[in-house]
Amino acid sequence: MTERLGDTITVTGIRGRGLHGVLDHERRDGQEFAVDVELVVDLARAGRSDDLAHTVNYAEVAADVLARIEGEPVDLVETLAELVAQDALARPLIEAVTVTVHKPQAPVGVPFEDVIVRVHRRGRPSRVAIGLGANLGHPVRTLEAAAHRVVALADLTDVVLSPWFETDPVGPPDQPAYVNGVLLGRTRTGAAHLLRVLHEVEADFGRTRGVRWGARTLDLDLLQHGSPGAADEVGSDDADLLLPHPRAHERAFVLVPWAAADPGALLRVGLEVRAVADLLADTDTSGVRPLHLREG
Ligand code: PH2
Ligand code: MG
Ligand code: MG
Repeated sequence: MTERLGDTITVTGIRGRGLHGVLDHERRDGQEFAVDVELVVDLARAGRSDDLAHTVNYAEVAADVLARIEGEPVDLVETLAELVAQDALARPLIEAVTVTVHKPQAPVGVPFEDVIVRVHRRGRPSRVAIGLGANLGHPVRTLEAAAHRVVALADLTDVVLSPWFETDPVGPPDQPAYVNGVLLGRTRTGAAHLLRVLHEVEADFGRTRGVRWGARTLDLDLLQHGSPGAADEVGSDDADLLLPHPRAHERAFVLVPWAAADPGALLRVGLEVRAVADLLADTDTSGVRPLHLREG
């Protein structure tokens, strides 16, 4: 099973003159500051695609750092470190950051080598929506166990699991009815990593990838990562990471449980951000029934 591997990008010794400090002569004459930044970013996708758009451009981060060193003076090294950290976390894909500020010419008053201040900051977790479905074996038992595995492996918080619905199969008709639901939560796990977690949990429950849209013991679909229209929204047209899910907006077996779990839910459909409840109003829901009987 996957461990939480923390991929990182580090830039060290970003140097410039700044006017930061409490003393008059620091504000007047300035001195050298050097900053190291370590960014926690899921690099698996960029490593496979060789595409800069799938990672963080370290040159842009370094330029932000230099702008802070040379910019508006602040009294404390701590403040400079905090500002650098918040700049980094405002960029997409950065899950956490460690910022080290060096002030080797600080007015310390005794022989010394360096003054070093280091802060660790984590980004705000993003909202995610995951669709669950099964129509072989013991669907409800499988889905409930799978939901618990996903919560644990992806460090999901603020979890809401929809009620289960029994749904007519979409696709080949010669298969049993499905049970579907939607799992909502917040996580710092990036989209590519979360998708790997979902595939692992599918495999753990005996999922084999057979006929497209055919019967399966467990299907876990990443519907959305981040909030539509917000800075943390992940959009991807990678064949193996399509976000938002390209068919979620037209599938009653997704929309009904999603609206039940979060009546205010939003979903991007092309250039528009739509209320899931509104999409539902335009969708035929006749094949979706609340599931009252729990299996033993
Ligand atoms: N999943 C499919 C294909 N068809 N039909 C229903 N009712 N529910 C599903 O989850 C489902 C489906 C492919 O993932
Ligand atoms: Mg599916
Ligand atoms: Mg799937």
